[in-house]
Amino acid sequence: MSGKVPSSPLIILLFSFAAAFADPVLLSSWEWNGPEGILHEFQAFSFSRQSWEAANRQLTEGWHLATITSPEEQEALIAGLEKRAGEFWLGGCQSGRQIDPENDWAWVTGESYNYKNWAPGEPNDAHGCASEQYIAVSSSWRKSKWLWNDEGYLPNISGYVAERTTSSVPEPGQLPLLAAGLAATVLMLRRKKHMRNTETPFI
Ligand SMILES: [Ca+2]
Ligand SMILES: [Ca+2]
Repeated sequence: MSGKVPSSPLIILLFSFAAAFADPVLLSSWEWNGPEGILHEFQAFSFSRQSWEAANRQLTEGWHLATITSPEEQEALIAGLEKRAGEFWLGGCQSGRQIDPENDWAWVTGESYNYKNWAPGEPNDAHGCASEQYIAVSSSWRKSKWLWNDEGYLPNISGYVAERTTSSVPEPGQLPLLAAGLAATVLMLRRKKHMRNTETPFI
């Protein structure tokens, strides 16, 4: 069977139209237990040829495009994408129209941009000044080793990776309540013990 790509302008137009209105499709979900008791949930979606902004608009409450801030989190990302190929948006962007492709990268969550895992030669604004303002993770360099690329050319995009974090450590505001509950339990147990000790023995 031929793998020839249709070249008719009408068919190309129909394909583009269908892609523009396609909903994202969930490909896989996975979790990573990060430091400080933080659980990171990830979901990879197919959302072909769609912009970084369009991917952001698909996110539901509590989710953001994935932010990769340590080698361990990068490993968790690779593990989740292991059986896939393509290029997926992450939650990093460059503010303004940066002339230098290296400057002013930031994560959507405000987490620090100290850890980087750019592919060799990236970020590079491959299509001219300020042409690639968003971070994507790509299998192009080696399928099993997902590296980052600054991207802006939508035909390269396969989808996006979303992330949500939840803490198993109590919030500071919950601590007084927990302490009060614990104190009440201890008091009740002591009281029961005292009552047992002072009961009149059955004669
Ligand atoms: Ca993250
Ligand atoms: Ca690039």
